[in-house]
Amino acid sequence: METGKSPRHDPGVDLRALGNTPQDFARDLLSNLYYERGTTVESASAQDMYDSLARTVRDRLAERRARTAAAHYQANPRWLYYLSAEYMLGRQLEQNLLYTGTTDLAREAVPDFDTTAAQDVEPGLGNGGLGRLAACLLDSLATMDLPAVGYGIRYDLGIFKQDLDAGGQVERPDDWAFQGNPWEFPAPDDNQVVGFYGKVTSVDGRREWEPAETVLGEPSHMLVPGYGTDTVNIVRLWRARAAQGSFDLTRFAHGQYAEAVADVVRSENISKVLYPDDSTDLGRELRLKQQYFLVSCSLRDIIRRFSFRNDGNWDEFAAKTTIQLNDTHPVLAIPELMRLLVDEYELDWDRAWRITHDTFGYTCHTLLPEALETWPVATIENLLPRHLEIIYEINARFLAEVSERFPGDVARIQRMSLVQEEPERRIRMANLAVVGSRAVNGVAALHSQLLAETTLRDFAELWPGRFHNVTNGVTPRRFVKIANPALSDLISSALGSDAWLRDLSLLQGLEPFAADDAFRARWREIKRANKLTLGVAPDFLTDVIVKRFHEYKRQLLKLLHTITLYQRIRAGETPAPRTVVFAGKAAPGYWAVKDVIRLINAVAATVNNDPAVAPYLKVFFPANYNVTLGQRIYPAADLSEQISLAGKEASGTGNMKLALNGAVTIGTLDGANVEIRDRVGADNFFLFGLDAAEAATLRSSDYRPRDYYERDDELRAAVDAIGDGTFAGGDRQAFGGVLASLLDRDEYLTLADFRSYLDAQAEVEKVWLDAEAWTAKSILNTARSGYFSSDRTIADYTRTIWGLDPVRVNP
Ligand code: NTF
Repeated sequence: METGKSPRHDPGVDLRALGNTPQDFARDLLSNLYYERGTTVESASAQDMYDSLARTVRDRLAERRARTAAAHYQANPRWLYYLSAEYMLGRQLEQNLLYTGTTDLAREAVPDFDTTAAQDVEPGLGNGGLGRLAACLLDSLATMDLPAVGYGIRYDLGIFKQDLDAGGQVERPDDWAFQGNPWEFPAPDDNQVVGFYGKVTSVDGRREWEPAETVLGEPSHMLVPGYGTDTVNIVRLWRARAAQGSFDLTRFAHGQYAEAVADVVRSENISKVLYPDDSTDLGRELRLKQQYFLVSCSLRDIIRRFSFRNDGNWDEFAAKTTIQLNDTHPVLAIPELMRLLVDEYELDWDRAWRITHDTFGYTCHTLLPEALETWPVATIENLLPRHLEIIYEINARFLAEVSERFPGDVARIQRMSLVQEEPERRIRMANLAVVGSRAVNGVAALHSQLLAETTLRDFAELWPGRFHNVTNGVTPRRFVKIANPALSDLISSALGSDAWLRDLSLLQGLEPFAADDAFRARWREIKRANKLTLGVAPDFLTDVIVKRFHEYKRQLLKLLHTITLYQRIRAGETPAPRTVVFAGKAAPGYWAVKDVIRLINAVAATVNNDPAVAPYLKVFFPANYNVTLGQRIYPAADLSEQISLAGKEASGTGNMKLALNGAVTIGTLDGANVEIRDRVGADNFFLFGLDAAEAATLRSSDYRPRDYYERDDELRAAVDAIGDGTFAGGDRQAFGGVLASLLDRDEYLTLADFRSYLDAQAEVEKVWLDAEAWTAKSILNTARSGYFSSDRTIADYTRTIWGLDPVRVNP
């Protein structure tokens, strides 16, 4: 129950009056055009039509939502609350048409359906894998009838739009809701007040925080429907608003227009923009404000919801509430819950700590030390003075426990402390997360193992039972059914039903079809058609590397291979034709990889303009990789590049989307690649490169990339081409930075893995030339990837960490 109002339906109204005949649908569409947009079919713009269609579809979910809320209120279940600073929800229209079974009705009712559907804007409220994973998990939670709410921030500006200008990335604002967002329900009654700054005083022996600044958090929610079930959950997004009356009329009257709105602007800035960098520790106060804003609003909302049925019964809180922290961004929830319980609800510390600790779970999504957030003590002290006191108290008690277990082990205590002392005092958010949670998990088997052995080793030694693995997954509804309708139809007809969409392990039933000539031919036809839709050559091998740009992901290794192919063709070789597809965004300040983007496009220009090369090689870099573009690329891919340096990629989820669409992986033993290979079989996976242990050893030894460069003629030729102006109209300086980073440091061992990678690519080519053999591998990749459904991920979380029970919604 969301509103606290009575869940009973108005007795005179049948909420299911929204029928699903063509007449019902057309009438509702018209009525939305008339009454919501104030227009008519004849004069409707594409936006009018889109908005009316969206509302027509949304209303069919709203009725299910009402029944879901009633069922939840009745059951008073244990809830999962998913706290995430990022969600990459993807386009809503196609999904909600599918989930309401109204796709055909809409195509019939809307005069120009494709133009209308093209108005749908993807809410890009995340950077990459972490945000898309959050959206997949929400989809599976609803599909599995689990009571859950996602909490996040409603950024005005989502992840920037990427343009390519002279081959370089240019960032443009993504004003995603500029035309309104018909999928969203504002709930201004559920406003929360959030404090910042100020001072802490003692009143009757209790600490009291008096914030110096307050901001309103105004929620709205979007519906999260389950597939093939009536459950509709929500994701609640907070937007910052200035308190009423913040506009300074006096200043305005004196012509001080900017000053008049200064307070409003300062407050509303908090939810203005998503930070487009998920890979470094960004020391910006505004980002910390965002984090606290999310946490403070969400916790109060969670307590409000708890109070409907369990008011004041704090001993029930952790039994009814489990809160999952999506990485460290929402970890301030731990001291905030302590503050609420101790300062506002006046529980004693030990009881409050038990409740807090039993409530939280923490998922870590990285291994990179630079991505583990820390915040300067001085920043927290200024912004959240009471929280700093609480963090110190948690730390004091925690370190006492450590010294008792490991007496005299000063180094250990320094490593585990929530406070880093050098070079500047900072709070280590990952340590705080582990100490304040009852369960910690990594996102793939290898990642969880490495976390326990390296990044969080001291903690895993102290509390081995607290550490878990939950391998990521992706939703087959969006990434197979919606993205690849032709393949989905083929799968359903082969399996005799579409039950696989709710139980992806059923894909196993496709295995025998790998040996069926007619099926393989049909499988290939669909791949060809999907390539045409993407705009790449249908008979070329489509070789894709699509993901955020980061040095550890080694787009540069793919590029070196591409340059080598180009040079071989120039030298008269005739390799199997391929299109190399690169797509992805770079953090705006991450110059090392922005140079790589520029270089890729320079190579693309050279390759694509060379008629001698055209029959064999093309390089394609579509701009602005996002969920929508991904949905077009995955179905067209033959080869999935997962070539990060082993031990660096926590999991990867693009690897799963591609395998499910029949792409064969070439990859290192990194992240979830390890599990993909285990499942699809070593014969159906092109493995290369150092493993995590070898990579760690080489990195810690005296690694000399120049030795590899000097020893390998093809490698040298490819690297030299970067430096001699081949791709820069003779300018030898253009890519000097890339060259130097490769030859002098090569932090991610690109040169060390180059030859092994090329050998694996030779194997790829050999298999590709045997179309039947390749297709069999492609089919087996799909057939054996059912494990990578996010439904399985949710089942794992439910079993090992959350302990949730489904609540069925009455028809
Ligand atoms: C990402 N982490 C990892 O880099 C991916 O390997 C993983 O698949 C996804 O999370 C989802 O688990 C992040 O985005 C972050 F923010 F932690 F760096």
